Parts: sequence; structure tokens; C-alpha cells
Amino acid sequence: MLRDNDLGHMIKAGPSLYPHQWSWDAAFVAIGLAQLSVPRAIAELRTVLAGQWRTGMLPHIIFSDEPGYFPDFDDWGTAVAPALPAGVHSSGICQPPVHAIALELVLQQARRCGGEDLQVAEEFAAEALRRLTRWHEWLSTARGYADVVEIHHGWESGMDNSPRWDEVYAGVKVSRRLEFARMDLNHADASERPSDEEYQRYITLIEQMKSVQFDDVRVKEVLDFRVTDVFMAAILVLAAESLTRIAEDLGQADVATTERARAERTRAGVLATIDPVTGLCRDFDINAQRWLSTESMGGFAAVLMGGDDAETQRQREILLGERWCGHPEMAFPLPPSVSLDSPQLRPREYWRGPVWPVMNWLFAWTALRSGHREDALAWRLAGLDQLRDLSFGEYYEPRTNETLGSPQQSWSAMAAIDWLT
Ligand code: 9WN
Repeated sequence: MLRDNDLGHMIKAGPSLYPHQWSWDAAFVAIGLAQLSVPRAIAELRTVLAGQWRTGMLPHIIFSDEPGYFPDFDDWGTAVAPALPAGVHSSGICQPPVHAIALELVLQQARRCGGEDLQVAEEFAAEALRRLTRWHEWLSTARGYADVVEIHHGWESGMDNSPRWDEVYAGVKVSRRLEFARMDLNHADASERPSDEEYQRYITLIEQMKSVQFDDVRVKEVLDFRVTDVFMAAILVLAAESLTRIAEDLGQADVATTERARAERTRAGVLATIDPVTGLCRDFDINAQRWLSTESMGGFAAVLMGGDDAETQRQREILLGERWCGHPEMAFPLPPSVSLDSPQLRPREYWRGPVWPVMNWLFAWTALRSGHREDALAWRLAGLDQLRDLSFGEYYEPRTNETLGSPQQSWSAMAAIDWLT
């Protein structure tokens, strides 16, 4: 399946709906690819890093030559951005920084294989270190806010239409209705995708960014969408920890020190967002200066980071409990994007309820990493069961396990590969 989605230098996120390379998809996919071929995994990460903007940002899409996706390179208009490197065709926003985590796991696999794989991987790691440090630095400076990370579009979170962002999107002023064709609806049922109203706001934000040539400073003055993303910040903590270990192995003590400090600072920032009533982490609407308490998978940022603090334990119990994975109506005891008991639940609609295999993998991996082997095993077994019909859906209906969104989605296959090897 991954071979079918492979364009040589990049794996399409999905065969028809997503014919390009997405940033966090590629990082996840590289983890699975490493089990099949270490050099191919490295090639995937190399393509991601080659798209790095002059500012340090890793863009969320690197476009292939395939048609059929909206918005494409021309629709984005990033050619006007001084920070876009020559020859790169990319979008103008980012996605969660899974890349250093991927590099660490690729290196681990290369060590198991030894020989040429190890040599190639170590050479690549030495090269990648500087770019990954710049990427993390950009997230903590250009996008640093209250020791977590600020985002400028729901697409940056990777959880595009999660109810987490509803209040923020309500403040996005669509001053003139934009004309465009929703190519995604050629490949997936409208009931499983964001609405037209949501797309008007998505594209309005791109117009706002374009008006200031995607400049990191000026964009903050014109954007209707500025919000911190605790889930992304928790991923940055994990990634900075991975980069610390990689740097130590390569004898780069200064990088290790910087990344360790980043992880500590960001970890404290994420823990500081916890709502004392619900126990979940909260995002903060920067323009409106208010906390967003909407309950969603994003609230489990502390579980993701791991740690022994009481808050993390409390979140773990909530996630495993009857409102979430342990809900009696769940087809499998896996983390849904929204609780089945939530008034916001829309069980077939994208990030508003479905279960996402790649998120199952992420939670299982972090559980293993933080010593909760029993949680990791339970999620792995249920996650594999969910994928048993080999459709490798992008997401699944939480009660019926109906396959939704794009079939043959690359990162869903990655989860199976990693769990089986
Ligand atoms: C917009 C590729 C991407 C994922 C995101 C997922 C979806 C894109 C879309 O697909 O977003 O970036 O067109 O809906 O929400 O997490 O990276 O798989």
C-alpha cells in the first residue's frame, strides 16, 4: 500500500484525497518505513527538511506535481513569501513537530540493522540536527506564547475542524465570500468532511496571511485566528527530548542543552494550562484573551507528554474511563477525537468524533515510553483489530467502526507496520 502511494521522493498522505506530502504524516510514515527500508525512511525525512523555510518553519504541505487537491501551491500564493526557499512548492503554515521523534526511531531501527543502514542514518542525523534545532527554535520563538505554541490555522494543529477551534473560527470574519471548488468532495462524502462554512474561514485565513506575504511578525496583526495549541506543544516536548538524546549520541552537547531546556520549559507551559475542574489541558484564544475549555482529544496533552505528576495520572484515568476509551458503546477501547458523551459529538465527521489510527499509535507509543506497558498493549491490540479489514481508513466511526475519509491512508498503514514488527 505504501508502495502504491510512493512518488519516489515522497509518499502521498492518501492516494487521491491527499496527493502531496504532509509534514506530520511524513514523519509518522517514516517510522513505519524504517521497518521496511531505512534509506527510504531517510529519503522521506530528507524531502520534509528540504522544504524548510528561511525562518526555520517546516511547511505543512510540500506539493507534488499531481493535480486534484485544493488549495494547491498557486492557491496558497506562497510564491510571494520572502521566506520561501527557491524551488520549494509548499503551503505557508506548519504542522505538529513529530520529525525529531521520527528521526530517533529511524536511528533506533538503523542500529538494529547495522552496516550500511546505520552509516547512512548517522550521516543523515548529523545533517538533520541543525535543521531540526532551527525548526524547534522557530516554534518556541516566532510561535512561542506562554511557554506553549501558538497556531494560525486549524490545519496547523492537524485536527482541522475539532470543536477545540469552534469559538476561534467564530471570530474569523469572512468579509467577502470566496469562490473555489472543494476538490476533497470528489474523493470523500461531504458528511465526513468539514462544511462549506468552515472552508470559507479556512481560505479567508490564507488570504489574511497572503496580505502580509506570510511574514511571521506582521501576520499576528492581521490574523483572526491566533490560539495556543497544547497538543502540539506536548508533541514539541517529546520531539525536544528525542533531539536531546540524538544530540548527546552525536556529541553535540550544546544542542542537547538547548533542547533539554526547551522540553522542560514547554512541559511546564503545558501543565500550567490544566483546567482544575475537568483536569484536561486547555488552549488559549490569544485574540480574545480567553481560555477554551471545549472537551476534545487535544485536552490529553499531559498524557501524551508522560511524567509522574498527579495531573498526568488523573488525565490517564479520564482517558481510560467510561467517558472516553472505556465508553460502553465504543467499537474498540481506543481514544476517540471527541467523547461519545459530548454534546459536540458528530461521530462521522472528521475530527469531531471519529477514531484516528495514527492517534491510536501515538497514544500507544507514548504510553510505552512513559512506562504504562499495559495501556500501550491494550491500544496496540485494539488498534490492530480496528485495521483488520485492511482498508486502512483515515478515520473510523467510533461505534460501528465504519471506514471514513480517505481509504489507504499512508499513516494508518504505518501504525499497523510498526505494531506488527
Ligand atoms: C489539511 C493529510 C492531512 C492531515 C491532517 C488532516 C487532513 C488536510 C485536509 O489531512 O488535513 O491539512 O485537506 O483536510 O486533518 O491531520 O495531516 O493526511
